[in-house]
Amino acid sequence: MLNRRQLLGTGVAGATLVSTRAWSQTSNRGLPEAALTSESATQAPVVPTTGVDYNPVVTLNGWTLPFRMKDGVKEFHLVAEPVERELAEGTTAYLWGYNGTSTGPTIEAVEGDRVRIFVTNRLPEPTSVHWHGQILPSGMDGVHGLSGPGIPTGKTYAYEFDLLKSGTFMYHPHADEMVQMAMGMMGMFVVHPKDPTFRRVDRDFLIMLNAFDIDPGTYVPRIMEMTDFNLWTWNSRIFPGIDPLVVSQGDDVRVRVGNLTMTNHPIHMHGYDFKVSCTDGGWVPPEAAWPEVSIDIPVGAMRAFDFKADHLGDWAIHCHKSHHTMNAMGHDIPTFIGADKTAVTQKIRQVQPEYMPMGTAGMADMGKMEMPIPKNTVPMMNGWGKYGPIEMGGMFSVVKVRQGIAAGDYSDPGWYDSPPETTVAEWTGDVPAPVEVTDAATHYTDLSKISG
Ligand SMILES: [Cu+2]
Repeated sequence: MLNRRQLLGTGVAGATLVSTRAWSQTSNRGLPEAALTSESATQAPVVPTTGVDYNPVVTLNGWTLPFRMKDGVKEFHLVAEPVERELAEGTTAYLWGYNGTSTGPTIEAVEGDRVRIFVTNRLPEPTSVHWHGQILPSGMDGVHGLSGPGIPTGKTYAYEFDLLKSGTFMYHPHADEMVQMAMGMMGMFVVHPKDPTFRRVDRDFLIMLNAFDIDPGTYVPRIMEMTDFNLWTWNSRIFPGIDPLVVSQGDDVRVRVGNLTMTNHPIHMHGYDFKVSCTDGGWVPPEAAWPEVSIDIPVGAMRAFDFKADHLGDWAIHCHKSHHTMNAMGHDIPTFIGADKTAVTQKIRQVQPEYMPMGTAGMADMGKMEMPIPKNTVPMMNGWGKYGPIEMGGMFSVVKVRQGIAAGDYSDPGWYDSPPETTVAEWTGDVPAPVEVTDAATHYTDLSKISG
């Protein structure tokens, strides 16, 4: 993992990012260097060293854009450009993004800051950036042709505005939007409260929901797809390529989820109930927050929820649309449950000796199969846990709550050791034969009917 200092100090930053021409045109105006990375692991949060204290956010499988102070203004430099993103081990996509990654780096600042965000366009067509949810002058709103001109290829434009309120916002193009967003251009924008104690938490995670339609064996998303996506991603990653949310027992935790896909996603977390604390419109007053275990994230919206990490364990967190927790390859398969494929298997094996019949007892076989698959894809269900295949893909990760994890440590603690007496186990007593129940209300009042 790279921290901010490493990013700025190793020459990773900026070296090849801006074309010589764009650089020389803008450097005399003092353009800040553009940091970039091609990393897909979660990077360490950027702890503030000056100004208002805040607990920085952690972007799962993402990173935070460095800034510099110039004459009291926080300056950032985004570069819109083609990127290669590893979605999970074995699958890479050719996307468009910012500063080397899709999704783009998280922008993080403080309520009351004035920000100047330089945007360099290295795409083959004009772009713009809309600052979703921010209250700002109309001319900075980034709608191509409406609020201002687009940014032509090779040019750098500057957006500048005051951050009037704290909260969770997003950024994305408002220019050839269907193409540019389908290609992966989006990021999150967190504004911390001016008062460091306001709604403060110990761990603050960011997830951007996005989706792609990339056929197995290919690399570029089908940008005309409206609904039938085959890769459901968090920060342009699919499980098992999504890092866990590592939490110390007793922490106050916030998870902020933005949705820039074409459909809603009910995000469900196991082991806890939580309270909705923030939307992209602002903070939900504590007395108005109601408990949930799943929260629907509408299209073009952000929802944050908070919980106290009391319960130790490995807790699944995932989209509850079951097709969104599987990867490509599974979408056009007929249902074979209950079918006898013996005869047809014999016939197919005459021409294709390696043929394996799948799906007659459900699709769980897919979770452990290791048969050859096309290049540049992953099985539809994947990932191994302590006890076997997890049989998930897509929008899925694990909240790992452990004792005594140091503040700021997000490294994977491995699988949870459930105490044996609290782990599901095989029943080894008698299993009574089924009995037809005619009077359920009194059935078990006769204890002699319960055996074992
Ligand atoms: Cu979903």
